[in-house]
Amino acid sequence: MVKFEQIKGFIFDLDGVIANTSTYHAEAWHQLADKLGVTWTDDLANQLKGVGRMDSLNMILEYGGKLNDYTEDEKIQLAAEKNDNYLKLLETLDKSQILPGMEEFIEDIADHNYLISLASSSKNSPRVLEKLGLSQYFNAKVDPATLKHGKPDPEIYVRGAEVLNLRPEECIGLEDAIAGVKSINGAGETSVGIGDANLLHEADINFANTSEVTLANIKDALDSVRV
Ligand code: B16
Ligand code: MG
Repeated sequence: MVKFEQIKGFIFDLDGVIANTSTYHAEAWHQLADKLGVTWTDDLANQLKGVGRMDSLNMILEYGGKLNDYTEDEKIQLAAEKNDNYLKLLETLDKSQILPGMEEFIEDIADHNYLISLASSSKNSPRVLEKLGLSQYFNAKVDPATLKHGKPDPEIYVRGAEVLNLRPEECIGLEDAIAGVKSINGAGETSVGIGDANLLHEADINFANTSEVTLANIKDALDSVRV
């Protein structure tokens, strides 16, 4: 485990870490699953967290035993339909959807001169960050459209460190999703899992919710692991 003093940057997931938009993604997929006749479950919702748009659609179709029922063109249409559902839900998005303590945490790390990047799978993430009034804190954002592989592949978190000109071991990644924690770990960074610790048991550090995410708590967690 790295020492807290080695850390120079933080790489953020967006949906479910900075904003509660993961519930909007889930609702938008749920609407589509209902239309396709695929039963929506909590298990499916957890598997989809952090996973990109087309991969999510394929997982839903596979879950419902319908993977071979649609052509590629039809799937592109279905994914666009989910995005339309999501964009409608985003219309009312504002600062009140920032998860508890996250604006304060981001301000605090910026004040302490840590570098900050975004590693969201969402093509809508620049728009969401703007609406939340948080875009100016980010030194760099990974464009998910430029990636070959989605989470859980490490690529997005590898890039999250590269865009800050930092080495992986100098970075902490923050995630609410199983796929995201795997991606951080695969990139050789320190992973913070936010949410159910049983689900996110592969994370180096676990916090039950975003209000626990502070520099002091991260330092304590890293120091205690070393003892
Ligand atoms: P879009 P994150 C992920 O964002 C969401 O968790 C996931 O539910 C969504 O399917 C994915 O982005 C793609 O989003 O359809 O807007 O491109 O958690 O990586 O910030
Ligand atoms: Mg997420």
